[in-house]
Amino acid sequence: MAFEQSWRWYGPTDPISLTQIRQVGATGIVTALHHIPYGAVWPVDEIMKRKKMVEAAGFRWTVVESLPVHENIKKRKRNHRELISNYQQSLRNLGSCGIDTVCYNFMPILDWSRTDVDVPFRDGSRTTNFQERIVAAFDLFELQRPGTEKRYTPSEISAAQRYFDGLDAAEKEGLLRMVVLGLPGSGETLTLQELKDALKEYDDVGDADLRGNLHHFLKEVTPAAEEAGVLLAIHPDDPPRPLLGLPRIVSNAEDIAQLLGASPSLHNGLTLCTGSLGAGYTNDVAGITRRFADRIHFVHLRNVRRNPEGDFLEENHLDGDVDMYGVMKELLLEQQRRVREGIGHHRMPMRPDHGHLMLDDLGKRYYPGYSLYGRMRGLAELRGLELGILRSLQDAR
Ligand code: DNO
Repeated sequence: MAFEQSWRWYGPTDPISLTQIRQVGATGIVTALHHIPYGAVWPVDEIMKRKKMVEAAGFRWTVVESLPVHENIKKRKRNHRELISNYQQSLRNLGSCGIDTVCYNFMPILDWSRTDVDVPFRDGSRTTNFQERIVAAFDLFELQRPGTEKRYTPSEISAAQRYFDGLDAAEKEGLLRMVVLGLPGSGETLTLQELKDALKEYDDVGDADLRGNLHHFLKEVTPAAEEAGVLLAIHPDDPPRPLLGLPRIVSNAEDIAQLLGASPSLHNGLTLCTGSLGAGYTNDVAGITRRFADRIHFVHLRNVRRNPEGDFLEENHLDGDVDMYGVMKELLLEQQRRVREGIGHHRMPMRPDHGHLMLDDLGKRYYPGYSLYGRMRGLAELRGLELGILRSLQDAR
């Protein structure tokens, strides 16, 4: 048995159609109701409409990515109680429509972040990267909030200073755009003032508070997920460390152990994102996969080249610092265990996460990382690796 091969589709506005996706080899669609505002309940009729669309094209709606967690839940402020009950209701609605896996994240303000989403790659394709000194320069010299220097080491400050001094006036002006627009996960573009205001709201939410808020959220929503037959799968932080002074709490094995322990139910699980975790210099992704295998409900596979300073570049799926063979093998062994022990939940949907902008896609506009050919190449390579490992496991028996 192989993983369910899946593909992220942003819905009817995605430049890649479901008809095209049939040719890339995927059978599962990962999508979300992006038109529903954060915090609102996902109504059954809207869920059914999307489900029918996906099924009419010959796919299964295999995972919701994402059912977003509203900032007030992360901060545990204002109407957070009402928002949590909305979240529970959305889970029940999804479950009643037969959707059983939900991905989400708990990163404050900014989702996945890059400092450049159009980096020339050695083969002529374009990729994304993240450079710590650029974020530090923005934080120290543009945001200029009190106490910022304390969060950086002297060598980080001087690297940021050197970078900043090398910029001309226009580039300095572009820094906000580069950092905020380059933060593709933030969805909408924030002005400098809006970003400052949003950050201020987190002044009194430190690492321990954010963990407490996540654990509280899990205690509240896991029972609803169980009741609804839905598996929750938290997405790790990308990059896996604090950003602009905002705490990040799903960055390494210890964080994962804590959050899975906070609500020890199968329904409180993990999205294994090899690229996000792989960007952590000390993270052993194959080891993390082995340790938490029984709670992994969804898999994002991609690779990075990283350094100890915290910089990284998105590589080809099989090249880079993540041991893709090791990760894949652990996952396949886990799938075989689930089948053998009759545990169910053995689809283990996997998707090629991000891809380079390449070939005929060059020059076209896509949400960064979500072009056609780059992901298609990734999926093809990953499927080959999977088949090779599967057959060698069979032959070894
Ligand atoms: C980026 C994605 C993330 C992910 C969310 C899940 O490509 O992996 O934006 O969807 O963090 O909530």
